[in-house]
Order: sequence, then structure tokens, then C-alpha cells
Amino acid sequence: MNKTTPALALAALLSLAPHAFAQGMDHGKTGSGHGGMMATQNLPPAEAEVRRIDKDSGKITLRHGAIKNMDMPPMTMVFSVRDKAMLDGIAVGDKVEFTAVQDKGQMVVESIKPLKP
Ligand SMILES: [Cu+2]
Repeated sequence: MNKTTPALALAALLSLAPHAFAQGMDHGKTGSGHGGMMATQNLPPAEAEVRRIDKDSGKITLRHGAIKNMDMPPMTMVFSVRDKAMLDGIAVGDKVEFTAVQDKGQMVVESIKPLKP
């Protein structure tokens, strides 16, 4: 009779474990769109014109075209940059090609380069 008890305990443990994992995974999501964690090297590049550069705070204002990986239509907005050094060699008025992700609720530029006419 009492040999069923360990089996039941094990079954309970196994059925709980997947739930714990699933909840942990969901925690990273904030709102819609993709998380910022994966596949940054496969981001589709978007085009933009530089409107403003703030090197001290690592921010750049871009009038950008559609950003496919973020489901974002063309608009003018402020991005953070992953690394302030990325802003060297970029000037206001430049046409640029860039990639960006949403990371912890912020839009972050992962790469940016001037488009030469
Ligand atoms: Cu935007």
C-alpha cells in the first residue's frame, strides 16, 4: 500500500518543474515586440537620418524608416546606443544604416554606420 507514496511525490515534483521554468521565461517580457536578448547579429538594418546626437548621455535622435524587427513604422525618436563610441564618426544630418532592439523597455541602437551617397 505505502509503496505508491514515493511515486506520487515524484510525479508531483516533475509536474511542478515545467511551470517554474515557464514562469521564469515570461518574466523578461515587457509589452509587445521581441525581447532584446537574442540574435542581435541577424537584425534587419533600417535607414535613418541623424537629427541630434548627445554623446554625454549616449543618446541619438533618428528620423528612421520602418524597423522590421520592432514592428515600428517610420518616425522620429530618441534611441540609446549600446556603446557611446558608436557615435564617433556620425554627424547630425548624416544618412545612416542602423539596427536596434528593445531592451528592458528602451530602444537601443546595436550598430550604426553612415550611408555614403
Ligand atoms: Cu521609432
